[in-house]
Amino acid sequence: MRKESILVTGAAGEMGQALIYYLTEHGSPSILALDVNPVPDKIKKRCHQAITGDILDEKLMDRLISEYALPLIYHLAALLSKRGEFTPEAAHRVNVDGTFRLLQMAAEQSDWIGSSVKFLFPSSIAVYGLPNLETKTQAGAIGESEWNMPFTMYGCNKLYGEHLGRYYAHHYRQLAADSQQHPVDFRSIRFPGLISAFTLPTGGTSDYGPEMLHHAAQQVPYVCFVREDTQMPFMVMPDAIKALIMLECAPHENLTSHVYNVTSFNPSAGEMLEPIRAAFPDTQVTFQPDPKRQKIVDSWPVDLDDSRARHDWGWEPDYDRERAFDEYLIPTISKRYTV
Ligand code: AKB
Repeated sequence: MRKESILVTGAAGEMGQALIYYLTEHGSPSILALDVNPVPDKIKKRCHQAITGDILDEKLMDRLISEYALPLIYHLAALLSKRGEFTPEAAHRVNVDGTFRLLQMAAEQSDWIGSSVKFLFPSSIAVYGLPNLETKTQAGAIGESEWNMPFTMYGCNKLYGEHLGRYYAHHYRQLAADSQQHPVDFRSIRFPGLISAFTLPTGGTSDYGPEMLHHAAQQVPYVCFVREDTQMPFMVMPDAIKALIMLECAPHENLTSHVYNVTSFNPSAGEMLEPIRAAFPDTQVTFQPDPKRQKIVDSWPVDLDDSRARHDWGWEPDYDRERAFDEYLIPTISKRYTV
């Protein structure tokens, strides 16, 4: 008998840890956690099994398939936009080959289980690519089908991952005599930059937001790599987890798309600094834009139109900018660095 579990890849990452914490606080699911880096002990002890391993390790994946029934997969493992521009080939392997392998695994699982496997895939604002600042400013909040011309390998990979998911949901082996009907129930969210009070992201371009905050809270000077007027959408981690769970639970018949924008607030880097400085008056942030990283953020929209998620599955963030800083980020982070 295979053990029925929820698979979380990228379990040691920011979102992986927050998701496993949430799932195990709100029930007692059996979680199979997988990451190339060791899952921290406090999260590991909440899992049925936490494996340090690579989603591209065929032997490991075959072993997991033979031991587990996985009706629900959160595929969070990814190499983000900054790291991807140093090693695009590695990004392609993890983000494309890895996603492809996981979708294949989901289709095999579905054959055995006899129903669709739910596959939750965090995509990103990085799938958008606006050609210049003037277009970005004029475009305002953009919808899912606009400006799908990413500048980064990560953005290209995520966009293709969305298409692969749609293919596995509707067209997988469509000409084969024994083709399965909808083996994968693929659901994806395009997240803006994420900020957590507990963890720092690594390898992304939106990292300047969380880095500014975490440096200030530790009274460490920070050199911000984008201009003060740089604007893009952000969201706090509790809202990101809420969005994933809401989409996972949404009735299939309500969904009109496989891919949804979500957002909550979109400050400029300077506006992001205001509540940080108010809370930590010794904050030392200087703006020294790195033209290459600036160009990437300038290609991402100023705001996202998330009306489709609001309509189809009742999406609404809990935290606007004020609440995010006053009720979540500042109090939690202050406690974190003073104990
Ligand atoms: C990154 O900066 O690469 C990520 C993202 C916007 O998806 N945080």
